[in-house]
Amino acid sequence: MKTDVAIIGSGPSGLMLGHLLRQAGVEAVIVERQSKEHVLSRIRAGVLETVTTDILEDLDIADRMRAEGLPHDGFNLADGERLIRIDIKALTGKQVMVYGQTEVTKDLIDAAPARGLEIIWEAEETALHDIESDAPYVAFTKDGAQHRIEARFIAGCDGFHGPSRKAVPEASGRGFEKVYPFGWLGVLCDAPPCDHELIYANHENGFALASMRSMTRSRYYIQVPLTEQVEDWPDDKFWEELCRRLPPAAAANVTRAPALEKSIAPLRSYVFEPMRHGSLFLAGDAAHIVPPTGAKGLNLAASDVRYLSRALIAWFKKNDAEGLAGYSQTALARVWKAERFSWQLTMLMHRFPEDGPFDRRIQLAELDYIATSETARRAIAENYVGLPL
Ligand code: FAS
Ligand code: PHB
Repeated sequence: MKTDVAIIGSGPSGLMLGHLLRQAGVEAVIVERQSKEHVLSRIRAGVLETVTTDILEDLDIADRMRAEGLPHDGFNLADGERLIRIDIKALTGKQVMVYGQTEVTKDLIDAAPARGLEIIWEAEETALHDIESDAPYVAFTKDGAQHRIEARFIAGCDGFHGPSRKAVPEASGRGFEKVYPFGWLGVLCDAPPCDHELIYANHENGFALASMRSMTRSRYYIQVPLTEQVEDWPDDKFWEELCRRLPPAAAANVTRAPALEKSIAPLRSYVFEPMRHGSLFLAGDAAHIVPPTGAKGLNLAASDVRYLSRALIAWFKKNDAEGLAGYSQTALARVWKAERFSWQLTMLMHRFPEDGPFDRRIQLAELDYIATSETARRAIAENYVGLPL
């Protein structure tokens, strides 16, 4: 099989990139390890910046998001008792869209066949070859047969655990990592959210987040030590702890319903530099990971894809290599600012095992500063809605 761009991974990065390339008449094929059902079953991000919604709008794959998504004008930080509203609409003129990554992925997958975007599901042993040449290829096994896709470029959209980043020779790249000493225990349930906007809470016991997928489906998280297992958290215990950590008025509005999904995700900050090696380009979680506190993961994938698709289209359509040459530097400049914001909000809103009373007072002072300074709230708002591309 021959194509212009072989894309590894059918998550948001691979799907958005594939669609943008096909829309411009550039050939692309996606190779995905999992089944379509598995990919569609994942519960991940919930908040979309305009960088992501604009891609869906430009692809004309936004009808369901417009019909079912929830545009939000603000979100809240809580310091135990008090709700501190960050009015992102008034402070930045922008909104965010609450529409689950699961739905984004479904919309992009459903639109693929009609737009000539081939997705090869359940590909095994995917390997990248000759990435330092002008004729790289992706080899994989499917239904017991060996296959290869020859391409001019390979886009590594295969997430943190995929093979693409690992294909870069050790001497040619470097990772920067910070691992946090806790995870997020997440619960999805069919119950109305406790508030019409998101609430990020910093409580003595730890962080909590009240989010949603619709006005009838809620998504909640609490910070837990990395030693915890999902089995340690029956529903009742989760609801008790969540309601302990949310401000009383919000806790009183929590509807306790059976967990449809319950999982623990570890938190880390990670960036790999550079995001290009020869004919291989990395995008999304393959290149960087953020703690979900700033709702940046999916949206950073979107900005990488926006930069990379423009550069690839310029190369194929105008023989212009400037965008590709500048991709890594351009993408990393935005990645690192999102990493900073996600780290800042994680440090502000979580309890760290090594923290003492002084650290707790500093957190409360910073929250009090945010509550009393429009400048501080504007800084948070402009990062939360997403810095300009
Ligand atoms: P993904 O990891 O989504 O997609 C990579 C794809 O590559 C997958 O489909 C995988 O199966 C495939 N792949 C891997 N290895 C392969 C191989 N060898 N061959 C072929 N295919 C291969 N972000 C937020 O903003 N908010 C959140 O609340 C949030 N929660 C998260 C919870 C969890 C458990 C995880 C893991 C991430 C969460 N994220 C969250 C971040 C998440 O949304 C990512 O940023 C987003 O999925 C990035 O999209 P991709 O770069 O496409 O990577
Ligand atoms: C979610 O709804 O899953 C969600 C929302 C905002 C975040 C993280 C997760 O910052």
